[in-house]
Amino acid sequence: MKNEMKRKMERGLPVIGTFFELGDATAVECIGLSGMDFLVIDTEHGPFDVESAMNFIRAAELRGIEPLVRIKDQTRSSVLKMLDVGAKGLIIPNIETVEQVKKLVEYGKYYPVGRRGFAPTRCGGYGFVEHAAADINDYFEMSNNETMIIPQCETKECLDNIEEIVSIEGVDGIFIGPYDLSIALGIPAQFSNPVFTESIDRILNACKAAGKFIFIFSGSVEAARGYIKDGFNGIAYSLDTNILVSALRDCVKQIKA
Ligand code: 3PY
Ligand code: MG
Repeated sequence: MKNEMKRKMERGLPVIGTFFELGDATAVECIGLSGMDFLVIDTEHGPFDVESAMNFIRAAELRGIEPLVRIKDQTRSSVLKMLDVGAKGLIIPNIETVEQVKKLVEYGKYYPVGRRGFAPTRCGGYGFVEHAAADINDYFEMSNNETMIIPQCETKECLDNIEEIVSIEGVDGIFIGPYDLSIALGIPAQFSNPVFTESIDRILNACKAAGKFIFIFSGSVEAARGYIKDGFNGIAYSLDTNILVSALRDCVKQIKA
């Protein structure tokens, strides 16, 4: 149940992960052996759903890397099931309104923060591990503390509402989707455009003022370094598929050189 990634961020250290698209438990293990802190099992753009995510989460636990899930939509069942199978955090795409985020907190945090439905599921050792067998209120408190609700800021509406969204109790942090945000701003993939960089600054400042974590996707090592320097808590660097192809291409190039 302990969330090592969260502990690290609380100590002021940045965390690094990647988007998991390869879709095999062996691939999860390999990412776990890389030194990365987390992976994001992507059920928004990836083809997976709850049962396969559960097995990827098991593999992540085996190799000591924190499993986050990007859920496919904002429904109660998507929130509930991914937390029940053991996700340590949910990244929720395409957020627009304060009301949507309040609903997500209601679905994803136990009483008294929200109204997450309870059942003795995998995340609590089916009711048999020590922390789950203890007083239910202690279990709720621990679970609310260790599992993170992280809305994505990637629409104009979310950007417009960001100060209010970060102030909602139960929101642990914000994940910036730079591609969709830049598209929403009418400047697709123009990550140096001042309209984009000013938006990033606004989200960063809102998170810092509210004491919430801030994450971003980065396809470039150099940009990732810059974000960490600016105060970002976490970077989702690239996608495992992209990293694999790039590494293999590099091997081929070097052998042929
Ligand atoms: C985006 O860039 O839109 C993302 O969601 C990153 O994963
Ligand atoms: Mg996106």
